[in-house]
Amino acid sequence: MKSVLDNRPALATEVYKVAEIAGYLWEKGWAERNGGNITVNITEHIDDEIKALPAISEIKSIGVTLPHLKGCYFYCKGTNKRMRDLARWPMQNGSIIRILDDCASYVIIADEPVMPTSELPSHLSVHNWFIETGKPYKASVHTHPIELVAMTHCKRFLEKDVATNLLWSMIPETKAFCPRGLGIIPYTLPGSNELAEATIRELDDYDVVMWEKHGVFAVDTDVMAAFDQIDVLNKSALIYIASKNMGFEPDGMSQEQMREMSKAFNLPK
Ligand code: 2HA
Ligand code: ZN
Repeated sequence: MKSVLDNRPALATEVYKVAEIAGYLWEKGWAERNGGNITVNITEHIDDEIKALPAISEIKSIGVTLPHLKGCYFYCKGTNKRMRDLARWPMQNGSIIRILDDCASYVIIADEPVMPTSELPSHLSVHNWFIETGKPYKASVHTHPIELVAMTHCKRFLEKDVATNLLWSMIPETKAFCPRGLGIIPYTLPGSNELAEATIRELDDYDVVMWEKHGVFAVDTDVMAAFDQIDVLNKSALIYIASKNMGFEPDGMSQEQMREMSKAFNLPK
């Protein structure tokens, strides 16, 4: 079957990165049923021929007006689609959308009329904010990492930076590779504009934010890097749990050792 990815290696690379990560999310048990979503700003890979492609869907409202997204293109996981299916068939379980000139609506342009993710307002609001603030970020990943979500069922871990400091102290890599830590957003209805607004506020200070009792939302320059930040955080949660299962509270690295890390790696916090 013909695809918009044919003879477009740069665009295909971005979409196949999403497929690779979707496979990891499924294998990790973080993507039950249709859980999670991924959105990538692919505007830089869009040529004149793609710009001329007609819409293959009706005009759909985003639900918010996002002035910086005028004429942008995104690859989005499809709503109700499974990560495990997207891993094998990214263009049947996701689609490319074009934001229209009113900045409040979009159309699907390729390959098939697969409706994008239910979390579209959160994802697109965040991408609008990246452009507005000049951030180099292009990818947003929402997933349900088991151990990190479990931690949000404990009030102590919802206090500012309690979970971040604990997770950083489990193994040096976590602070090095998730240097801004884990932001926390109190429980908010999935897919709502309130959740989108709260997410943007929290992304000012963090690259990964936790939606209480739901999942994480991570951003980075590409989908691999966003996934890596979630992966190191969840690795720390697993070390914490393994220690508890061995019958002790882990000591964690000392504050002095963490400061030494920050200096050696030139970390922001
Ligand atoms: O798209 O995870 O939060 C499925 C979800 C919604
Ligand atoms: Zn979710």
